[in-house]
Amino acid sequence: MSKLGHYAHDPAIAIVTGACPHDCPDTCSWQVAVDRATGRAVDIWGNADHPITQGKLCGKVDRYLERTYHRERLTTPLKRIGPKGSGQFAPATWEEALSAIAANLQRVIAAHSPEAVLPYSYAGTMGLLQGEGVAAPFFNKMGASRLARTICSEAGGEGYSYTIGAKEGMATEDYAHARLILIWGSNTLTSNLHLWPFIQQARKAGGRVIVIDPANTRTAQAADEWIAIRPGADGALALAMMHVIIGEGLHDADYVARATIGFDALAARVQEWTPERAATITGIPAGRIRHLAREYATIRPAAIRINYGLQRHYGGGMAVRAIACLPALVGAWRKQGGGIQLSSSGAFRRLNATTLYHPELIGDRNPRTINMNRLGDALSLEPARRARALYHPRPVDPIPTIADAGPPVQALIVYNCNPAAVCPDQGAVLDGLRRADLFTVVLEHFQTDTADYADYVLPATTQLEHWDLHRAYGHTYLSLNRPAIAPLGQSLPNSEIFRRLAAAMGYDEPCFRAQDEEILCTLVERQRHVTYEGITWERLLRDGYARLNLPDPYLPFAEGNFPTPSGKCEFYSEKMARDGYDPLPTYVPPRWQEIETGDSRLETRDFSSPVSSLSSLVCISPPAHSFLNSSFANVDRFIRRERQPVVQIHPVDAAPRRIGDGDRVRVWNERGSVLLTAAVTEDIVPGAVLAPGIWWLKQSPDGRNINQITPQDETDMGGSAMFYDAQVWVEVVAPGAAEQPEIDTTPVLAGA
Ligand SMILES: Nc1nc2c(c(=O)[nH]1)N[C@H]1C(S)=C(S)[C@@H](COP(=O)(O)OP(=O)(O)OC[C@H]3O[C@@H](n4cnc5c(=O)[nH]c(N)nc54)[C@H](O)[C@@H]3O)O[C@H]1N2
Ligand SMILES: Nc1nc2c(c(=O)[nH]1)N[C@H]1C(S)=C(S)[C@@H](COP(=O)(O)OP(=O)(O)OC[C@H]3O[C@@H](n4cnc5c(=O)[nH]c(N)nc54)[C@H](O)[C@@H]3O)O[C@H]1N2
Ligand code: SF4
Ligand SMILES: [Mo]
Repeated sequence: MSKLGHYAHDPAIAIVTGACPHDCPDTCSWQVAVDRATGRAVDIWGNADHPITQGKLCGKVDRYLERTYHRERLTTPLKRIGPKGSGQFAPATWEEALSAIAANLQRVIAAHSPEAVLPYSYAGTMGLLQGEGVAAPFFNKMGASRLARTICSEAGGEGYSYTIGAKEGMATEDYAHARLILIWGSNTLTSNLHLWPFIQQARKAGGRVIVIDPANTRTAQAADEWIAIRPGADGALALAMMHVIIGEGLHDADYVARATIGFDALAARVQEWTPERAATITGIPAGRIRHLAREYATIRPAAIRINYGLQRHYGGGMAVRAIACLPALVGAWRKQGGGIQLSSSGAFRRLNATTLYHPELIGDRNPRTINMNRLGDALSLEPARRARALYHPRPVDPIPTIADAGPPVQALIVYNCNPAAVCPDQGAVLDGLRRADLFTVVLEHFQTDTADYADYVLPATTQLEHWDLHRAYGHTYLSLNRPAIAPLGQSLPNSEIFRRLAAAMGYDEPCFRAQDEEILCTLVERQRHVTYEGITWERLLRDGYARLNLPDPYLPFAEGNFPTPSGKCEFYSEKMARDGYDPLPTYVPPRWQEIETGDSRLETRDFSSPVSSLSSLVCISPPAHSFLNSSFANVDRFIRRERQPVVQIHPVDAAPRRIGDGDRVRVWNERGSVLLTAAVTEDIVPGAVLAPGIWWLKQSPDGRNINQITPQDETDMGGSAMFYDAQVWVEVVAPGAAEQPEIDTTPVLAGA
């Protein structure tokens, strides 16, 4: 019997429908059983009616109650009583905490300017309300520095949008109709689980699934074929595929003529991209590239799934752009089951959120915008480093100078994010967080690594305890989250915390008085765009979700009509030329390769020949299966499952370094170092190592994680992070060796 069936007739149980808040494409609809007598949630499951959730949550969120009722949930405001980073705190009342925070913010604003205050947030919750819902008007009213939220998806988003026009693509459900599916740089079974049933449907009907990834992930293992590619080489593969497709006349000339722009220039460009040339870059045999191109061009319908793992290297934007050209070239968009999906978030883009964010409260001020990936630089007292942190994503944007740096950040307000663990160049981030003159507030569920550096920690509610509204980036359903239980202890929703902070600051706009339900109801009811037609507050209250008003089936570009400036799929992009980019798809090599060879034009390095123990490797650090970014990395069950922080290394790279399976190794570069346990395996391509993330520093053997070695450098487009473009050295840590870590290396793994 289904969970719903089991509880539906039990008068002691109330069933509340909500939505998973986590940063995951699937945005599942969930149902929670609540004991009416105690008000305690007793069970949670995936909503069987939801066409994407289909009754199942992933292994992590299936245990959401363990996270919500975790023994270490924060339930009172806390005030720091020990040195920053020590984690020594004492309880404070809300009144005390709020008035101290307001006094400190007023002090900073008076001594410097509102720009000395930096909000720092990402997608701990993806909810519109508990995300920036009340935070945005609060910081707009203040005139605080703005944050460019670039840590995840900007490079690919830009590259895709230059080509297709918006982050729109084929419907998730339509993967079921594909006969060939390329999962290209995405780990579906870990990070996008609810796509898999549609892929399985396609396979049952004879479809083939190929995974293009440097790692033999669980998705690659479950697929029909793993094509092992070197990190950062995808652009070269796409160009070579286009070389074969055009060279052999396999393109869809009719679709190309009607729905694309720049074909002749593209054809000329890809001429030099022979499979042989791409083979030296990608590590994929030329014959396999040629065959892949033919399969892709001739099997109909052909679908591509890319996601953000693909674009976390220097050329990430251009790589996604090159791949995004493929479906139009072969006319894949014409048929149900053909096309590409990077994200579905563009389908929601006509949401009018002005009633939520109140941009008008900034007035005529124009505060600086800081790139969140450069938090280390942003927190520096050196103006030159602060200037580097200013957001200037395109080549045509003037390079900020010391004169633009603005005041040092004197107050940092962190919510929905754990920068001490998730940000690149961790050493620089921690140096900043350690500054005695920096006033830091952290809104959190748990005493995270970041919270350890706070002056005040404010306890926030989880998704079981508050209202929210969710878009999705892996489907096109809008979801409402209703609170199932009362806030634990004294915790409050982010929205209420910012309302109270606004009151303490003396901000008296009506938006700071509106309550959560009312804010969301207004937001839903005010939508005028046709994609929101028919979605009412009542309907969301009743069902918990509603599909955007898109045609069914949804074949967005079957007839062309791309939301680009030309209305076509842009093989040639005038806008890119204006923004300072090559207007045609090209190959932008990753930085590690440039450093490695000393010359970005040098494309060959034979990774399969024995390498000296001195040579560097490229490190990628995609998510561990049981963690969600840094969330769940403090839940015992999941720590036990992941066991310990590891690094996968290929035998050809392990041998010359005398690294054996299970050895404790040090992964290091000029930025920092981290101790990990080696897993010697052929599941990662030679020349690369893979360290699954994101471990908490305090759950790690040496109090550090893999972001010790990741760079603050930015991708070619969008100013995104280059998490998977880090040059590292790996060596065995011999007992008693000179290079001992500074911190105690005793593992502190709970239950491991
Ligand atoms: N090395 C490496 N680093 C990476 C990545 C990688 O692949 N490798 N991935 C990057 C990517 S893609 C991303 S998106 C970022 C993600 O980085 P984050 O956005 O920081 O990730 P999360 O761990 O999802 O969420 C952070 C915190 O938000 C808190 N939180 C959740 N809900 C709420 C709420 O309602 N209120 C409050 N106040 N807090 C809440 C959680 O408790 C959690 O501690 O990490 C990036 N970092
Ligand atoms: N369980 C779980 N699910 C998650 C998350 C999580 O932390 N845990 N994080 C969520 C978030 S914030 C995001 S952004 C998404 C990300 O979801 P995905 O896009 O699937 O991202 P990743 O897992 O970062 O990377 C996917 C794959 O890309 C491969 N890869 C790395 N570099 C390259 C490359 O240069 N080329 C190619 N072809 N492949 C490459 C990696 O080996 C990995 O297998 O997942 C979300 N879902
Ligand atoms: S993390 Fe993703 S797969 Fe898991 S319940 Fe949430 S939305 Fe669904
Ligand atoms: Mo992400």
